[in-house]
Amino acid sequence: MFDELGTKLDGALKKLRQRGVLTEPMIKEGLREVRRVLLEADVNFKVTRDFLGRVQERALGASVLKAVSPGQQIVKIVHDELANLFGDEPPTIARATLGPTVILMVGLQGSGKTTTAAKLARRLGREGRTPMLAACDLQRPAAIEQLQTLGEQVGAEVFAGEFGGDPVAAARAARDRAVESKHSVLIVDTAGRLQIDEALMDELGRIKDAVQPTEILLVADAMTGQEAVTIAQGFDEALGITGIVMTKMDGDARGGAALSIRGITGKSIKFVGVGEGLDDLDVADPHRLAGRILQMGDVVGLVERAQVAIDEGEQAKLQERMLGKGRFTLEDFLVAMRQIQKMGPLDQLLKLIPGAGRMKIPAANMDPKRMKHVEAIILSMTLEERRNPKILNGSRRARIAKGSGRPVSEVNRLLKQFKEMQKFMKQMKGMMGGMAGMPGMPFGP
Ligand SMILES: Nc1nc2c(ncn2[C@@H]2O[C@H](COP(=O)(O)OP(=O)(O)OP(=O)(O)O)[C@@H](O)[C@H]2O)c(=O)[nH]1
Ligand SMILES: [Mg+2]
Repeated sequence: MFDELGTKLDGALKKLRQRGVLTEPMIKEGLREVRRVLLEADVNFKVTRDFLGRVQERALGASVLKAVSPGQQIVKIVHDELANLFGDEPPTIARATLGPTVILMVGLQGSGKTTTAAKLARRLGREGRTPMLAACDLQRPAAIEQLQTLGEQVGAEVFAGEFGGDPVAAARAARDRAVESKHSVLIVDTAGRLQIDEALMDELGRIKDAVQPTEILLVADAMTGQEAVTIAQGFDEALGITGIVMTKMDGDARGGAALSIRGITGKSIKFVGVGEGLDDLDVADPHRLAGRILQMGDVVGLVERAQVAIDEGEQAKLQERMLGKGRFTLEDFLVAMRQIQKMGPLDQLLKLIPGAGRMKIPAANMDPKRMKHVEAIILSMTLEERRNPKILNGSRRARIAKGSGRPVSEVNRLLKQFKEMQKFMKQMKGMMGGMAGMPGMPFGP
């Protein structure tokens, strides 16, 4: 799913990611590359244009996050906006307030309606709901049998209309039966046609009236590209669909349909079919889908954590001390420890910074209880001691131990750690020369 698109987008963003400083022309050029990739993947022109407009606006207006590089920040923005193309939040299947929740499956021939109906029954069954399947494609005997076989496999009761009978009457009977047998969900499978025509829409319209569906899911084949978007528009105009299931995303579909369909129809993808197996149905979670396209979850995670954790003011002060004047005191150590604790394990975090893997990382056990002890020890020092730990001789250490209620050995260990951190900061300073976090780094104009 999205493999080719992902690789190409990664290539387009690589240049931006590798630069320490980004100017407006560089950003614009990088985004032109992204545009080319999206259009090549068959993403709708208008969707692409709006998408890039939003990315550019956010990229140029973004405030500099000191903990990450500007290129990493752009990756995050692109990721967010990709997720936005799919929707704001993970989709859900609505529940009827009265009687069974009825899900009507519609779509063209061979798009995957019958298979998806069964996959959905299995999923909802596992969620503790009691789905019943209704075979209302009565044009081909094989269609009824297909659903019966699938129903058996997923352990759902199947209500089948009669071959050659009236699908509208069958749908109504299925609903009555579901009410009677207290099934909480009724999934109605319908016939497909080679193309959208009046007869098909008319029949579906009457089935809709008969069963009063809670959801009308359009099942669309991703392999048909932009055609899927046009089909969705057609079904929506005629029936008012509530969501889309994009099937065959495991194939070599270029992804354009999936990325465009919400922008054009206003309806979200609720599920994606990723194989012929009955478990091959994923909830279309916008962030997960964006993550599959842009396989840079580590960068995205890093920026997210930096955004959450960094207190801008404190960070600026700390950075100036660490990297500016090159003086790193025990007070800074305390601030750093607190921030690191907020951001998660230090070693994990450092893995995300390019080049940091080679460095010796000070052993920092960030268990909250230990953090309290660190604080107690540092706060038991005088201001002078905190700023100039060199004067901490044996008797001073003993006094601090007593004051903080911690053993001397722990005071010693903390001072050793502080020294390591100081050394580490010096290395960092070398590494970060001209890179992220240096004051005066332009991000926009
Ligand atoms: N690889 C892959 N195959 C799928 C997926 N969904 C459905 N299929 C296959 O597509 C073919 C058609 O699926 P059906 O469920 O019969 O399609 P339909 O829309 O009910 O077709 P009609 O009833 O003829 O209109 C079957 O061979 C399915 O196994 C998917 O997500 N991935
Ligand atoms: Mg079918």
